[in-house]
Amino acid sequence: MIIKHAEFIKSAVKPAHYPPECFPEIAFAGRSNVGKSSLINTLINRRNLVKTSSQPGRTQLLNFFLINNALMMVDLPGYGYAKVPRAIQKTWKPMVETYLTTRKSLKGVVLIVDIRRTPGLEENALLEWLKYQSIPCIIVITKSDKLSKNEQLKRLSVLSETLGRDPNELVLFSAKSRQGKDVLWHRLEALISVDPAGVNHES
Ligand SMILES: Nc1nc2c(ncn2[C@@H]2O[C@H](COP(=O)(O)OP(=O)(O)OP(=O)(O)O)[C@@H](O)[C@H]2O)c(=O)[nH]1
Ligand SMILES: [Mg+2]
Repeated sequence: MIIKHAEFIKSAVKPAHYPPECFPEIAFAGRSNVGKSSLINTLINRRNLVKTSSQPGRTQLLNFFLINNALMMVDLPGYGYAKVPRAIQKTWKPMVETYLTTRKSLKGVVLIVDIRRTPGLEENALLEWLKYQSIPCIIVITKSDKLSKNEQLKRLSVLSETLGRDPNELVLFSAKSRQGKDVLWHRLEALISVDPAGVNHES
C-alpha cells in the first residue's frame, strides 16, 4: 500500500469515545514493549506518529489512526507488564475486550510476539478468545533483527509449535530492518477485502 496520508484521530477508553465506524479497522495487540507502536510506524512509513518508548506500558488507551482516509489502525495498550499499577492493569482487560467485541468495523487483530520470547498464557488465552469470537488474527514475530538468519528460523519453528500455527502463517518482522513489511501489508490487504460473508473482493 502506498501511504499518502496518516493521521492520529483520537484516544478512547470506551465505546462512546470511539470514532465512527466508517472504515475497515485493524487492531494491534501484544505484550507491553513488544513493539506494537513501532510496527505501526513502520507500516505507515512514519518515524514517530505513533508514540513509542523504551519504557513498557507507554500506550495506555485505545489510539486510533486513519490511513489514506481508508483504513483505521488501532494501537492497543500492551498487557503483562507488572510495573504498571494494578488499578490501571485491571481496566485494560475490559477496555480491550469491550473494544474487540463491540467494534463492527474490526476486520482483524495483529498479535505481535517478540522473537526471543516464548509466548505465555496471555498470548494463548488471547488467541483462544479471538477464535471463539471469530475474529481473524495475524501473528507477527517481531524484533527479528535481534537474531541471525539461522536463529530466526530456529525460533520460528519453536514459536509455530507453541502457537499452534504453520510457520508459513507467521510473519517475521523488524521495525529496524523493515523485514516483513510488504508481507504484512499483503496479509492486511487480504483481510480488509474479505467481507463478513467471506467473499473476497480483491481482483
Ligand atoms: N531492535 C528492535 N527494537 C524494536 C523493534 N520494535 C520495537 N523496538 C524497540 O522496543 C521498544 C518498545 O517499542 P514500542 O513500539 O514502544 O512497544 P509497544 O509494544 O508499543 O509498547 P507499549 O506501548 O509500552 O505496550 C522501543 O525501544 C523500540 O525502539 C524492532 O523490530 N527491533
Ligand atoms: Mg505502544
